[in-house]
Amino acid sequence: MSGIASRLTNQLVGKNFHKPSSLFFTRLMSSGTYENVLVEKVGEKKNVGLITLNNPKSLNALCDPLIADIKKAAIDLSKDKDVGCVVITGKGKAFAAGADIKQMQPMTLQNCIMGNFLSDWGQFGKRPIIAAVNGYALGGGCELAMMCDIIYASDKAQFGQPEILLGTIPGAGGTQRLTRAVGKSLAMEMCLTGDRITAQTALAAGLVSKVVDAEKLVEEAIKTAEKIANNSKLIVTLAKEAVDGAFETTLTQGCQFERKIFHSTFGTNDRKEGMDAFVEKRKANFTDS
Ligand code: DAK
Repeated sequence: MSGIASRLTNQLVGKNFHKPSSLFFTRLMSSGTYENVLVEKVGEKKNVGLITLNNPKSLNALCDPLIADIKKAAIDLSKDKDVGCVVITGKGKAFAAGADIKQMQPMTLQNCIMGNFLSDWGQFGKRPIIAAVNGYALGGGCELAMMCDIIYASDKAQFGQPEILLGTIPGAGGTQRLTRAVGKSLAMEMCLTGDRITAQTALAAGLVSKVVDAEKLVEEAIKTAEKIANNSKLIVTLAKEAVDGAFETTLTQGCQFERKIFHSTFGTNDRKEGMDAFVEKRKANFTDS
């Protein structure tokens, strides 16, 4: 990184914050917009959104204001025409240590049902999201990571669904997404014991796609996000929908859905541009969004 870029980076994010060595990044929105997350546009073309959960003292426990900020940031970024992919990570030693237990402690059954407690999770806009899990991803933190499209883990990350130790069960997809990701036996063991698994176990079980040295984690996630963001935004959205469809349908229906989406790509400028560029031996310039 150049001297100027490095100085600017220090001013923008503080010297304790991760500094991807070759990537220039700028603060996206005024700091007044979000109280609990840092939001930046990063990467060479600044086409990657980076959301950093920023309540390290409480291990990024997911209190209502933090959840609201994550949601708002993801939706704001997905409306930004330049941004083609989002990375979400945590500051400090946790990605997120779960829903805020102190907030939940006094709640009653009536509160939960009548207030539809925590019902608005998971609406994060259309852009693909990479969870860069830097440390603890527990309970709602593990569920938040699993709501994302790709999970990278630092070698220090730990994943768990410890709700059973609090006398409750996962409530934001932990029993469902974890089971689909790692299979019944490991998911059952984690949900019934509350035991945590390491990044390496998560990799072996298929929960994460890569384990990276802690100090390189965000940089690696941004590199992958840049690759995604440099592809056609429209076609990326369709590809994401097709993969997501695999969790909702039978194989036959899923393959039909995929074929229809494949056919529909032939109505786009970017399909034409991609194939023209291949034949003309040049780099594609995708414009559909
Ligand atoms: N909530 C509130 N505060 C938390 C927290 C949490 N989940 N996790 C940590 N903290 C706070 C600690 O209380 C402590 O605060 P102070 O005492 O300093 O004020 C500070 O963060 C540092 O934590 P520790 O001192 O405990 O740090 P250690 O390194 O010793 O231990 C730990 C780290 C992660 C092992 C430990 O903090 C821990 O076990 N934390 C709780 C993990 C947990 O049980 N998580 C699951 C929570 S239940 C739903 C959606 C989501 C959910 C439910 C429904 N719907 C959509 C319906 C989710 C539920 C959950 O996540």
